[in-house]
Amino acid sequence: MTDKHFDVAIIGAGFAGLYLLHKLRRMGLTAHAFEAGDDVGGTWYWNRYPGARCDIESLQYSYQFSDDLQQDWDWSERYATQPEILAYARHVAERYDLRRDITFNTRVASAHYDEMSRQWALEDTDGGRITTRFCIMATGCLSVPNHPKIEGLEDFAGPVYHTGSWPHDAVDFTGLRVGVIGTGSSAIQSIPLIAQQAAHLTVFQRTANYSIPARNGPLEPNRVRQVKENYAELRARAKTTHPGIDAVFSADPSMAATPQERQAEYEHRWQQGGLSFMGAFGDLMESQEANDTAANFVRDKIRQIVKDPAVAEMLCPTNIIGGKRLCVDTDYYATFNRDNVTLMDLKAQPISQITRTAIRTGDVETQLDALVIATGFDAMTGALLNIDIRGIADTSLANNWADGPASYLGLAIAGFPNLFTITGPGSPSVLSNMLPSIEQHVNWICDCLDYMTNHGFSAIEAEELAQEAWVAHNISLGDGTLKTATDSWYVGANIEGKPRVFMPYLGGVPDYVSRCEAVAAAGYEGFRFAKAG
Ligand code: NA7
Repeated sequence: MTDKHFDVAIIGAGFAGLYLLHKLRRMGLTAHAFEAGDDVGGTWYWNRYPGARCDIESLQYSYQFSDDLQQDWDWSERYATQPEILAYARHVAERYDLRRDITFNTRVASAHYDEMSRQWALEDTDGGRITTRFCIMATGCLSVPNHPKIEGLEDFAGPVYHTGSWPHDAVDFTGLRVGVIGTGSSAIQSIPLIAQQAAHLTVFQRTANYSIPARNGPLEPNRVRQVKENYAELRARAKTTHPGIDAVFSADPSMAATPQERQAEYEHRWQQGGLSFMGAFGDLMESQEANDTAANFVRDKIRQIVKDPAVAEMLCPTNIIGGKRLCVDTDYYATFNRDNVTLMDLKAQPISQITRTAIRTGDVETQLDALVIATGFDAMTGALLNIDIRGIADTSLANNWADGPASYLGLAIAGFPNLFTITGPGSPSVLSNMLPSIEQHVNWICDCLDYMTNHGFSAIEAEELAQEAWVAHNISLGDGTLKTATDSWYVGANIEGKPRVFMPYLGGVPDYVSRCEAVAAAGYEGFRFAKAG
Protein backbone atom coordinates (compact mmCIF):
# COMPACT_ATOMS: atom_id res chain seq x y z
CA MET A 1 0.00 0.00 0.00
CA THR A 2 1.18 3.50 -0.74
CA ASP A 3 -0.03 6.63 1.06
CA LYS A 4 -2.90 7.21 -1.35
CA HIS A 5 -6.47 8.26 -0.77
CA PHE A 6 -9.48 6.61 -2.44
CA ASP A 7 -13.20 7.09 -2.43
CA VAL A 8 -13.61 3.36 -1.87
CA ALA A 9 -11.21 0.66 -0.73
CA ILE A 10 -12.27 -2.89 -1.52
CA ILE A 11 -10.78 -5.74 0.49
CA GLY A 12 -10.60 -8.84 -1.69
CA ALA A 13 -10.53 -9.47 -5.44
CA GLY A 14 -12.84 -12.46 -5.68
CA PHE A 15 -16.15 -12.26 -7.51
CA ALA A 16 -17.48 -9.63 -5.08
CA GLY A 17 -14.40 -7.39 -5.30
CA LEU A 18 -14.20 -7.63 -9.10
CA TYR A 19 -17.79 -6.63 -9.79
CA LEU A 20 -17.69 -3.90 -7.16
CA LEU A 21 -14.54 -2.39 -8.67
CA HIS A 22 -16.07 -2.45 -12.14
CA LYS A 23 -19.28 -0.79 -10.97
CA LEU A 24 -17.68 1.88 -8.78
CA ARG A 25 -15.37 2.91 -11.57
CA ARG A 26 -18.36 3.39 -13.87
CA MET A 27 -19.87 5.65 -11.22
CA GLY A 28 -16.78 7.86 -11.49
CA LEU A 29 -15.45 6.99 -8.02
CA THR A 30 -11.81 6.25 -7.30
CA ALA A 31 -11.82 2.65 -6.13
CA HIS A 32 -8.98 0.27 -5.42
CA ALA A 33 -8.95 -3.38 -4.37
CA PHE A 34 -6.38 -5.03 -2.09
CA GLU A 35 -5.92 -8.77 -2.45
CA ALA A 36 -3.82 -11.19 -0.38
CA GLY A 37 -3.29 -13.60 -3.30
CA ASP A 38 -1.21 -12.88 -6.38
CA ASP A 39 -4.21 -13.10 -8.68
CA VAL A 40 -7.97 -12.57 -8.79
CA GLY A 41 -10.54 -15.28 -7.99
CA GLY A 42 -10.84 -15.37 -4.19
CA THR A 43 -12.03 -18.78 -3.04
CA TRP A 44 -11.37 -20.17 -6.53
CA TYR A 45 -7.80 -18.93 -6.36
CA TRP A 46 -7.06 -20.76 -3.09
CA ASN A 47 -9.13 -23.96 -3.35
CA ARG A 48 -7.17 -25.90 -5.98
CA TYR A 49 -7.44 -29.38 -4.56
CA PRO A 50 -8.11 -32.28 -6.97
CA GLY A 51 -11.77 -32.36 -7.99
CA ALA A 52 -12.56 -28.84 -6.74
CA ARG A 53 -15.67 -27.62 -8.50
CA CYS A 54 -18.77 -25.60 -7.78
CA ASP A 55 -21.90 -27.35 -6.48
CA ILE A 56 -24.13 -24.82 -8.28
CA GLU A 57 -24.59 -25.34 -12.03
CA SER A 58 -22.15 -23.29 -14.08
CA LEU A 59 -24.87 -21.65 -16.18
CA GLN A 60 -26.20 -20.14 -12.95
CA TYR A 61 -22.96 -19.63 -11.01
CA SER A 62 -21.96 -16.68 -13.16
CA TYR A 63 -22.47 -12.94 -13.38
CA GLN A 64 -25.61 -11.53 -14.95
CA PHE A 65 -24.79 -7.80 -14.85
CA SER A 66 -23.71 -7.91 -18.49
CA ASP A 67 -25.67 -9.87 -21.07
CA ASP A 68 -22.69 -9.65 -23.44
CA LEU A 69 -20.55 -11.36 -20.83
CA GLN A 70 -23.01 -14.17 -20.20
CA GLN A 71 -23.53 -14.67 -23.94
CA ASP A 72 -19.81 -14.68 -24.74
CA TRP A 73 -18.58 -17.01 -22.01
CA ASP A 74 -18.90 -20.76 -22.62
CA TRP A 75 -18.96 -23.21 -19.74
CA SER A 76 -17.89 -26.72 -20.66
CA GLU A 77 -19.52 -28.82 -17.94
CA ARG A 78 -22.72 -28.86 -15.89
CA TYR A 79 -20.61 -28.08 -12.80
CA ALA A 80 -17.53 -26.00 -13.56
CA THR A 81 -14.13 -27.08 -12.30
CA GLN A 82 -11.99 -24.74 -10.20
CA PRO A 83 -9.58 -24.03 -13.12
CA GLU A 84 -12.51 -23.07 -15.35
CA ILE A 85 -14.06 -20.78 -12.71
CA LEU A 86 -10.67 -19.18 -12.12
CA ALA A 87 -10.28 -18.68 -15.88
CA TYR A 88 -13.69 -16.96 -15.87
CA ALA A 89 -12.62 -14.62 -13.03
CA ARG A 90 -9.45 -13.79 -14.98
CA HIS A 91 -11.48 -13.21 -18.12
CA VAL A 92 -13.68 -10.73 -16.25
CA ALA A 93 -10.61 -8.95 -14.83
CA GLU A 94 -9.15 -8.59 -18.31
CA ARG A 95 -12.39 -7.80 -20.12
CA TYR A 96 -13.04 -4.82 -17.83
CA ASP A 97 -9.36 -3.94 -17.36
CA LEU A 98 -9.66 -4.33 -13.60
CA ARG A 99 -6.11 -5.36 -12.67
CA ARG A 100 -4.73 -1.82 -12.87
CA ASP A 101 -6.77 -0.96 -9.79
CA ILE A 102 -5.92 -4.05 -7.77
CA THR A 103 -2.87 -4.38 -5.52
CA PHE A 104 -2.01 -8.07 -5.14
CA ASN A 105 0.06 -9.83 -2.47
CA THR A 106 -1.28 -7.37 0.07
CA ARG A 107 -3.08 -8.47 3.21
CA VAL A 108 -4.99 -5.76 5.06
CA ALA A 109 -4.17 -5.98 8.77
CA SER A 110 -6.23 -3.12 10.18
CA ALA A 111 -8.98 -0.67 9.28
CA HIS A 112 -9.60 2.22 11.69
CA TYR A 113 -12.31 4.86 11.35
CA ASP A 114 -11.52 8.48 12.11
CA GLU A 115 -14.63 10.38 13.19
CA MET A 116 -13.18 13.83 12.53
CA SER A 117 -12.24 13.26 8.89
CA ARG A 118 -14.93 10.57 8.34
CA GLN A 119 -12.30 8.41 6.73
CA TRP A 120 -10.96 4.93 7.16
CA ALA A 121 -7.21 4.37 7.55
CA LEU A 122 -6.08 0.95 6.32
CA GLU A 123 -2.75 -0.65 7.05
CA ASP A 124 -1.37 -3.81 5.46
CA THR A 125 0.80 -6.46 7.10
CA ASP A 126 3.94 -4.76 5.72
CA GLY A 127 3.03 -1.41 7.29
CA GLY A 128 1.78 0.22 4.05
CA ARG A 129 -1.13 2.64 4.57
CA ILE A 130 -3.96 4.27 2.64
CA THR A 131 -7.01 6.33 3.55
CA THR A 132 -10.47 5.96 2.08
CA ARG A 133 -13.98 7.31 2.54
CA PHE A 134 -15.65 3.92 2.27
CA CYS A 135 -14.29 0.54 3.16
CA ILE A 136 -16.03 -2.46 1.61
CA MET A 137 -15.27 -5.95 2.79
CA ALA A 138 -15.37 -8.40 -0.13
CA THR A 139 -13.49 -10.93 1.94
CA GLY A 140 -15.60 -14.01 1.21
CA CYS A 141 -17.46 -16.42 3.47
CA LEU A 142 -15.10 -19.41 3.25
CA SER A 143 -11.67 -17.86 3.01
CA VAL A 144 -9.92 -18.59 6.32
CA PRO A 145 -8.83 -22.25 6.49
CA ASN A 146 -9.52 -24.08 9.75
CA HIS A 147 -6.26 -25.73 10.84
CA PRO A 148 -7.09 -28.49 13.32
CA LYS A 149 -5.18 -28.70 16.58
CA ILE A 150 -3.96 -32.29 16.51
CA GLU A 151 -1.05 -33.32 18.68
CA GLY A 152 2.07 -33.93 16.63
CA LEU A 153 0.72 -32.53 13.32
CA GLU A 154 3.76 -30.26 13.01
CA ASP A 155 6.05 -33.29 13.48
CA PHE A 156 4.73 -35.10 10.38
CA ALA A 157 7.70 -35.55 8.05
CA GLY A 158 5.82 -35.75 4.75
CA PRO A 159 3.98 -32.97 2.92
CA VAL A 160 0.80 -31.61 4.53
CA TYR A 161 -1.76 -29.94 2.27
CA HIS A 162 -4.86 -27.99 3.36
CA THR A 163 -7.61 -28.14 0.74
CA GLY A 164 -8.33 -24.43 1.32
CA SER A 165 -4.77 -23.30 0.54
CA TRP A 166 -3.63 -25.89 -1.98
CA PRO A 167 -0.26 -25.41 -3.77
CA HIS A 168 -0.30 -23.85 -7.22
CA ASP A 169 1.97 -26.53 -8.68
CA ALA A 170 0.45 -29.92 -9.38
CA VAL A 171 0.59 -32.35 -6.46
CA ASP A 172 1.37 -35.93 -7.47
CA PHE A 173 0.27 -38.66 -5.06
CA THR A 174 1.40 -41.53 -7.31
CA GLY A 175 2.83 -44.38 -5.27
CA LEU A 176 2.18 -42.62 -1.94
CA ARG A 177 0.21 -43.61 1.14
CA VAL A 178 -2.10 -40.65 1.66
CA GLY A 179 -4.30 -39.73 4.62
CA VAL A 180 -7.30 -37.38 4.31
CA ILE A 181 -8.68 -35.84 7.52
CA GLY A 182 -12.29 -34.67 7.16
CA THR A 183 -15.28 -35.71 5.09
CA GLY A 184 -16.91 -32.39 4.17
CA SER A 185 -17.48 -31.15 0.64
CA SER A 186 -13.76 -30.58 -0.09
CA ALA A 187 -12.87 -34.12 1.00
CA ILE A 188 -15.82 -35.65 -0.82
CA GLN A 189 -14.75 -33.96 -4.07
CA SER A 190 -11.06 -34.82 -3.73
CA ILE A 191 -11.17 -38.37 -2.28
CA PRO A 192 -12.24 -40.15 -5.53
CA LEU A 193 -9.39 -38.50 -7.47
CA ILE A 194 -6.73 -38.96 -4.80
CA ALA A 195 -7.76 -42.65 -4.54
CA GLN A 196 -7.15 -43.10 -8.28
CA GLN A 197 -3.58 -41.83 -7.91
CA ALA A 198 -2.36 -42.89 -4.49
CA ALA A 199 -0.90 -46.30 -3.61
CA HIS A 200 -3.25 -46.28 -0.64
CA LEU A 201 -5.72 -43.75 0.74
CA THR A 202 -6.93 -43.70 4.34
CA VAL A 203 -9.89 -41.45 5.09
CA PHE A 204 -10.24 -40.23 8.69
CA GLN A 205 -13.95 -39.52 9.19
CA ARG A 206 -15.34 -37.78 12.26
CA THR A 207 -18.91 -37.22 11.01
CA ALA A 208 -20.37 -39.04 8.02
CA ASN A 209 -21.91 -36.70 5.44
CA TYR A 210 -24.82 -36.86 3.01
CA SER A 211 -23.82 -36.55 -0.61
CA ILE A 212 -25.94 -36.55 -3.76
CA PRO A 213 -24.50 -37.54 -7.16
CA ALA A 214 -23.63 -34.51 -9.28
CA ARG A 215 -24.46 -36.28 -12.58
CA ASN A 216 -21.82 -33.99 -13.99
CA GLY A 217 -20.92 -34.07 -17.64
CA PRO A 218 -20.29 -31.91 -20.69
CA LEU A 219 -22.97 -29.31 -21.34
CA GLU A 220 -25.13 -30.15 -24.33
CA PRO A 221 -24.82 -27.40 -27.00
CA ASN A 222 -28.62 -27.40 -27.37
CA ARG A 223 -29.14 -26.79 -23.68
CA VAL A 224 -26.57 -23.98 -23.71
CA ARG A 225 -28.26 -22.38 -26.72
CA GLN A 226 -31.65 -22.65 -25.10
CA VAL A 227 -30.41 -21.08 -21.84
CA LYS A 228 -28.57 -18.29 -23.64
CA GLU A 229 -31.64 -17.45 -25.69
CA ASN A 230 -33.70 -17.20 -22.52
CA TYR A 231 -31.15 -16.12 -19.93
CA ALA A 232 -33.28 -13.28 -18.60
CA GLU A 233 -36.18 -15.65 -17.89
CA LEU A 234 -33.89 -18.11 -16.12
CA ARG A 235 -32.41 -15.36 -13.94
CA ALA A 236 -35.89 -14.04 -13.16
CA ARG A 237 -37.15 -17.51 -12.16
CA ALA A 238 -34.11 -17.99 -9.93
CA LYS A 239 -34.99 -14.81 -8.03
CA THR A 240 -38.30 -16.36 -6.99
CA THR A 241 -36.88 -19.42 -5.22
CA HIS A 242 -35.70 -19.57 -1.61
CA PRO A 243 -31.99 -20.19 -2.46
CA GLY A 244 -32.07 -18.04 -5.61
CA ILE A 245 -31.46 -21.01 -7.89
CA ASP A 246 -33.55 -21.89 -10.92
CA ALA A 247 -34.75 -25.35 -9.93
CA VAL A 248 -38.02 -26.84 -8.70
CA PHE A 249 -38.39 -26.46 -4.93
CA SER A 250 -41.66 -28.04 -3.95
CA ALA A 251 -43.74 -26.60 -1.14
CA ASP A 252 -45.71 -29.85 -0.77
CA PRO A 253 -45.36 -31.59 2.58
CA SER A 254 -43.67 -34.97 2.34
CA MET A 255 -45.96 -36.40 4.99
CA ALA A 256 -48.99 -35.83 2.74
CA ALA A 257 -47.47 -38.12 0.08
CA THR A 258 -47.66 -41.92 0.19
CA PRO A 259 -44.40 -43.80 0.85
CA GLN A 260 -44.39 -44.83 -2.84
CA GLU A 261 -44.83 -41.23 -4.01
CA ARG A 262 -42.06 -40.07 -1.70
CA GLN A 263 -39.72 -42.79 -2.91
CA ALA A 264 -40.45 -41.90 -6.55
CA GLU A 265 -39.78 -38.21 -5.93
CA TYR A 266 -36.50 -38.87 -4.11
CA GLU A 267 -35.43 -41.30 -6.83
CA HIS A 268 -36.22 -38.74 -9.53
CA ARG A 269 -34.13 -36.11 -7.71
CA TRP A 270 -31.29 -38.58 -7.05
CA GLN A 271 -31.16 -39.38 -10.77
CA GLN A 272 -31.30 -35.69 -11.66
CA GLY A 273 -28.40 -35.03 -9.26
CA GLY A 274 -27.35 -31.99 -7.29
CA LEU A 275 -28.41 -29.80 -4.41
CA SER A 276 -32.06 -29.55 -5.46
CA PHE A 277 -32.54 -32.99 -3.89
CA MET A 278 -33.67 -31.09 -0.79
CA GLY A 279 -36.36 -29.37 -2.87
CA ALA A 280 -38.31 -32.63 -3.09
CA PHE A 281 -40.73 -31.50 -0.39
CA GLY A 282 -41.37 -28.30 1.52
CA ASP A 283 -41.18 -29.67 5.07
CA LEU A 284 -37.85 -31.50 5.02
CA MET A 285 -36.15 -28.90 7.22
CA GLU A 286 -39.20 -28.39 9.41
CA SER A 287 -40.08 -31.79 10.80
CA GLN A 288 -37.85 -34.58 12.00
CA GLU A 289 -40.28 -37.17 10.64
CA ALA A 290 -40.18 -35.61 7.16
CA ASN A 291 -36.40 -35.23 7.30
CA ASP A 292 -36.05 -38.91 8.24
CA THR A 293 -37.76 -39.97 5.01
CA ALA A 294 -35.14 -38.20 2.90
CA ALA A 295 -32.25 -39.28 5.16
CA ASN A 296 -33.39 -42.92 5.03
CA PHE A 297 -33.54 -42.76 1.24
CA VAL A 298 -29.91 -41.59 1.02
CA ARG A 299 -28.75 -44.09 3.65
CA ASP A 300 -30.33 -46.89 1.58
CA LYS A 301 -28.48 -45.62 -1.48
CA ILE A 302 -25.19 -45.70 0.43
CA ARG A 303 -25.89 -49.31 1.48
CA GLN A 304 -26.60 -50.23 -2.14
CA ILE A 305 -23.43 -48.60 -3.45
CA VAL A 306 -20.90 -49.64 -0.80
CA LYS A 307 -20.24 -53.38 -0.89
CA ASP A 308 -18.76 -53.92 2.57
CA PRO A 309 -21.75 -53.58 4.97
CA ALA A 310 -19.55 -52.43 7.87
CA VAL A 311 -18.02 -49.66 5.74
CA ALA A 312 -21.46 -48.73 4.42
CA GLU A 313 -22.77 -48.32 7.98
CA MET A 314 -19.80 -46.11 8.86
CA LEU A 315 -20.58 -43.94 5.84
CA CYS A 316 -24.27 -43.62 6.73
CA PRO A 317 -24.82 -40.24 8.41
CA THR A 318 -27.00 -40.26 11.51
CA ASN A 319 -27.68 -36.52 11.72
CA ILE A 320 -30.24 -34.42 9.89
CA ILE A 321 -30.00 -34.30 6.11
CA GLY A 322 -29.53 -30.69 4.97
CA GLY A 323 -28.52 -29.53 8.47
CA LYS A 324 -24.95 -29.23 7.27
CA ARG A 325 -24.53 -28.16 3.67
CA LEU A 326 -25.41 -31.10 1.45
CA CYS A 327 -22.48 -32.40 -0.61
CA VAL A 328 -22.51 -33.11 -4.33
CA ASP A 329 -20.10 -35.74 -5.61
CA THR A 330 -18.84 -37.90 -8.41
CA ASP A 331 -18.24 -41.50 -7.24
CA TYR A 332 -17.64 -40.62 -3.59
CA TYR A 333 -19.33 -43.59 -1.93
CA ALA A 334 -18.21 -46.03 -4.67
CA THR A 335 -14.60 -45.05 -3.98
CA PHE A 336 -14.83 -47.02 -0.73
CA ASN A 337 -15.21 -50.23 -2.81
CA ARG A 338 -11.62 -49.83 -4.00
CA ASP A 339 -8.97 -52.13 -2.53
CA ASN A 340 -6.63 -49.20 -1.92
CA VAL A 341 -9.07 -47.19 0.25
CA THR A 342 -9.60 -47.57 4.02
CA LEU A 343 -12.12 -45.68 6.15
CA MET A 344 -11.28 -44.91 9.79
CA ASP A 345 -14.05 -43.94 12.18
CA LEU A 346 -12.82 -41.13 14.45
CA LYS A 347 -16.03 -41.27 16.50
CA ALA A 348 -15.04 -44.79 17.57
CA GLN A 349 -11.31 -44.04 17.86
CA PRO A 350 -10.24 -40.37 17.73
CA ILE A 351 -6.82 -39.37 16.51
CA SER A 352 -4.58 -39.51 19.57
CA GLN A 353 -1.42 -38.32 17.85
CA ILE A 354 0.32 -37.66 14.58
CA THR A 355 3.92 -38.89 14.48
CA ARG A 356 6.66 -38.31 11.90
CA THR A 357 5.26 -41.08 9.72
CA ALA A 358 1.77 -42.01 10.90
CA ILE A 359 -1.60 -41.16 12.38
CA ARG A 360 -2.45 -42.97 15.63
CA THR A 361 -6.08 -43.83 16.34
CA GLY A 362 -6.42 -46.03 19.45
CA ASP A 363 -4.01 -48.94 19.03
CA VAL A 364 -3.83 -48.55 15.27
CA GLU A 365 -0.97 -46.71 13.60
CA THR A 366 -1.59 -45.83 9.95
CA GLN A 367 1.69 -45.21 8.11
CA LEU A 368 1.45 -42.27 5.70
CA ASP A 369 3.64 -40.43 3.21
CA ALA A 370 1.38 -37.39 2.70
CA LEU A 371 -1.49 -35.74 4.57
CA VAL A 372 -4.50 -33.85 3.23
CA ILE A 373 -6.26 -31.64 5.77
CA ALA A 374 -9.85 -31.11 4.61
CA THR A 375 -11.16 -29.54 7.79
CA GLY A 376 -12.95 -26.54 6.33
CA PHE A 377 -13.01 -22.89 7.26
CA ASP A 378 -13.62 -20.34 9.98
CA ALA A 379 -16.71 -19.41 8.00
CA MET A 380 -18.40 -16.06 7.48
CA THR A 381 -16.78 -14.08 10.31
CA GLY A 382 -13.21 -15.46 10.11
CA ALA A 383 -11.93 -13.13 7.40
CA LEU A 384 -13.59 -10.04 8.92
CA LEU A 385 -12.25 -10.70 12.40
CA ASN A 386 -8.75 -11.41 11.08
CA ILE A 387 -8.59 -7.67 10.38
CA ASP A 388 -8.37 -5.28 13.33
CA ILE A 389 -11.48 -3.28 12.44
CA ARG A 390 -12.25 -0.30 14.68
CA GLY A 391 -15.21 2.02 14.35
CA ILE A 392 -16.55 4.95 16.37
CA ALA A 393 -14.68 5.59 19.64
CA ASP A 394 -12.08 3.02 18.65
CA THR A 395 -14.59 0.21 19.23
CA SER A 396 -13.24 -3.08 17.95
CA LEU A 397 -15.44 -5.29 15.79
CA ALA A 398 -13.97 -8.36 17.51
CA ASN A 399 -15.24 -7.03 20.86
CA ASN A 400 -18.62 -6.12 19.42
CA TRP A 401 -18.98 -9.59 17.94
CA ALA A 402 -17.65 -11.50 20.96
CA ASP A 403 -21.08 -13.14 21.33
CA GLY A 404 -21.58 -13.58 17.60
CA PRO A 405 -22.00 -11.34 14.56
CA ALA A 406 -24.64 -8.61 14.64
CA SER A 407 -25.36 -6.59 11.51
CA TYR A 408 -28.13 -4.73 9.74
CA LEU A 409 -29.20 -6.66 6.61
CA GLY A 410 -25.79 -8.38 6.60
CA LEU A 411 -24.61 -5.21 4.85
CA ALA A 412 -23.66 -2.76 7.57
CA ILE A 413 -22.74 -2.70 11.26
CA ALA A 414 -23.84 -0.16 13.88
CA GLY A 415 -20.86 1.82 15.16
CA PHE A 416 -18.90 1.28 11.93
CA PRO A 417 -19.86 4.10 9.53
CA ASN A 418 -19.05 3.90 5.82
CA LEU A 419 -18.18 0.20 6.13
CA PHE A 420 -20.11 -2.40 4.15
CA THR A 421 -19.87 -6.18 4.06
CA ILE A 422 -20.66 -8.11 0.89
CA THR A 423 -22.56 -11.33 1.66
CA GLY A 424 -21.88 -10.70 5.33
CA PRO A 425 -23.43 -12.62 8.25
CA GLY A 426 -27.14 -11.78 8.42
CA SER A 427 -27.62 -12.07 4.64
CA PRO A 428 -28.57 -15.23 2.63
CA SER A 429 -24.98 -15.61 1.31
CA VAL A 430 -23.95 -19.27 1.67
CA LEU A 431 -27.58 -20.45 1.70
CA SER A 432 -28.00 -18.96 -1.76
CA ASN A 433 -26.31 -18.93 -5.13
CA MET A 434 -23.36 -16.69 -4.22
CA LEU A 435 -22.92 -14.93 -7.57
CA PRO A 436 -26.41 -13.38 -7.77
CA SER A 437 -26.25 -12.59 -4.04
CA ILE A 438 -22.95 -10.81 -4.55
CA GLU A 439 -24.42 -8.81 -7.42
CA GLN A 440 -27.49 -7.88 -5.36
CA HIS A 441 -25.26 -6.57 -2.56
CA VAL A 442 -22.96 -4.68 -4.89
CA ASN A 443 -25.94 -3.08 -6.66
CA TRP A 444 -27.56 -2.13 -3.36
CA ILE A 445 -24.36 -0.58 -1.99
CA CYS A 446 -23.68 1.33 -5.21
CA ASP A 447 -27.26 2.68 -5.27
CA CYS A 448 -26.75 3.77 -1.67
CA LEU A 449 -23.49 5.58 -2.52
CA ASP A 450 -25.30 7.31 -5.38
CA TYR A 451 -28.06 8.38 -3.00
CA MET A 452 -25.46 9.79 -0.61
CA THR A 453 -23.79 11.78 -3.39
CA ASN A 454 -27.15 13.16 -4.53
CA HIS A 455 -28.06 14.22 -1.00
CA GLY A 456 -24.66 15.61 -0.02
CA PHE A 457 -24.09 12.99 2.67
CA SER A 458 -20.58 11.99 3.67
CA ALA A 459 -21.30 9.26 6.22
CA ILE A 460 -23.82 6.46 6.66
CA GLU A 461 -24.23 4.24 9.68
CA ALA A 462 -26.67 1.47 10.61
CA GLU A 463 -28.82 2.43 13.61
CA GLU A 464 -28.44 0.29 16.70
CA LEU A 465 -32.21 -0.30 16.95
CA ALA A 466 -32.51 -1.37 13.31
CA GLN A 467 -29.63 -3.77 13.80
CA GLU A 468 -31.18 -5.22 16.96
CA ALA A 469 -34.46 -5.75 15.13
CA TRP A 470 -32.65 -7.46 12.23
CA VAL A 471 -30.75 -9.77 14.57
CA ALA A 472 -34.00 -10.59 16.43
CA HIS A 473 -35.72 -11.29 13.11
CA ASN A 474 -32.91 -13.69 12.12
CA ILE A 475 -33.14 -15.50 15.42
CA SER A 476 -36.92 -15.85 15.14
CA LEU A 477 -36.59 -17.32 11.63
CA GLY A 478 -34.23 -19.98 12.97
CA ASP A 479 -36.10 -20.75 16.18
CA GLY A 480 -36.86 -24.43 16.42
CA THR A 481 -35.70 -25.30 12.89
CA LEU A 482 -33.64 -28.39 12.17
CA LYS A 483 -31.01 -26.30 10.44
CA THR A 484 -30.14 -24.15 13.44
CA ALA A 485 -30.17 -27.20 15.74
CA THR A 486 -27.46 -28.97 13.71
CA ASP A 487 -23.77 -28.57 14.59
CA SER A 488 -22.31 -27.03 11.44
CA TRP A 489 -20.09 -24.22 10.27
CA TYR A 490 -23.30 -22.18 9.76
CA VAL A 491 -23.43 -21.93 13.58
CA GLY A 492 -19.66 -21.84 14.08
CA ALA A 493 -19.67 -25.30 15.71
CA ASN A 494 -16.54 -26.34 13.78
CA ILE A 495 -14.34 -23.72 15.48
CA GLU A 496 -13.48 -24.16 19.14
CA GLY A 497 -14.78 -21.31 21.26
CA LYS A 498 -16.75 -19.66 18.43
CA PRO A 499 -20.11 -18.34 19.72
CA ARG A 500 -23.07 -20.39 18.52
CA VAL A 501 -25.06 -18.09 16.24
CA PHE A 502 -26.74 -19.15 13.00
CA MET A 503 -24.97 -16.71 10.67
CA PRO A 504 -26.68 -16.72 7.25
CA TYR A 505 -30.19 -15.27 6.77
CA LEU A 506 -32.79 -18.03 6.75
CA GLY A 507 -35.75 -16.16 5.21
CA GLY A 508 -34.78 -16.92 1.62
CA VAL A 509 -33.65 -14.76 -1.28
CA PRO A 510 -37.02 -13.29 -2.42
CA ASP A 511 -37.93 -12.16 1.10
CA TYR A 512 -34.44 -10.80 1.75
CA VAL A 513 -34.22 -8.87 -1.51
CA SER A 514 -37.64 -7.29 -1.02
CA ARG A 515 -36.62 -6.17 2.49
CA CYS A 516 -33.43 -4.59 1.15
CA GLU A 517 -35.41 -2.85 -1.58
CA ALA A 518 -38.00 -1.58 0.91
CA VAL A 519 -35.26 -0.15 3.13
CA ALA A 520 -33.77 1.74 0.16
CA ALA A 521 -37.17 2.92 -1.10
CA ALA A 522 -37.93 4.38 2.34
CA GLY A 523 -34.81 6.57 2.18
CA TYR A 524 -32.58 3.92 3.72
CA GLU A 525 -34.71 3.25 6.74
CA GLY A 526 -32.67 2.12 9.72
CA PHE A 527 -29.60 4.06 8.60
CA ARG A 528 -28.51 7.50 9.74
CA PHE A 529 -26.61 9.87 7.47
CA ALA A 530 -24.29 12.77 8.18
CA LYS A 531 -24.01 15.77 5.88
CA ALA A 532 -20.68 16.63 4.35
CA GLY A 533 -18.88 19.32 6.33
P1 NA7 B 1 -16.47 -28.65 6.06
O1 NA7 B 1 -17.74 -28.88 5.35
O2 NA7 B 1 -16.47 -27.78 7.25
O3 NA7 B 1 -15.89 -30.09 6.42
C1 NA7 B 1 -14.80 -30.23 7.30
C2 NA7 B 1 -14.63 -31.69 7.64
O4 NA7 B 1 -13.49 -31.81 8.47
C3 NA7 B 1 -15.80 -32.27 8.41
O5 NA7 B 1 -15.96 -33.60 8.01
C4 NA7 B 1 -15.30 -32.18 9.84
O6 NA7 B 1 -15.88 -33.12 10.71
C5 NA7 B 1 -13.84 -32.50 9.66
N1 NA7 B 1 -13.01 -32.02 10.75
C6 NA7 B 1 -12.86 -30.75 11.18
N2 NA7 B 1 -11.98 -30.71 12.20
C7 NA7 B 1 -11.55 -31.97 12.40
C8 NA7 B 1 -10.64 -32.57 13.31
N3 NA7 B 1 -9.99 -31.84 14.21
N4 NA7 B 1 -10.45 -33.89 13.22
C9 NA7 B 1 -11.10 -34.61 12.30
N5 NA7 B 1 -11.99 -34.12 11.43
C10 NA7 B 1 -12.21 -32.81 11.48
O7 NA7 B 1 -15.36 -28.04 5.09
P2 NA7 B 1 -15.16 -28.26 3.53
O8 NA7 B 1 -13.92 -27.56 3.15
O9 NA7 B 1 -15.26 -29.68 3.18
O10 NA7 B 1 -16.40 -27.56 2.87
C11 NA7 B 1 -16.73 -26.21 3.20
C12 NA7 B 1 -17.71 -25.66 2.23
O11 NA7 B 1 -17.02 -25.34 1.03
C13 NA7 B 1 -18.79 -26.57 1.79
O12 NA7 B 1 -19.89 -26.56 2.64
C14 NA7 B 1 -19.15 -26.03 0.43
O13 NA7 B 1 -20.00 -24.93 0.57
C15 NA7 B 1 -17.86 -25.54 -0.09
P3 NA7 B 1 -17.17 -32.68 11.63
O14 NA7 B 1 -18.31 -32.66 10.67
O15 NA7 B 1 -16.84 -31.31 12.19
O16 NA7 B 1 -17.23 -33.72 12.66
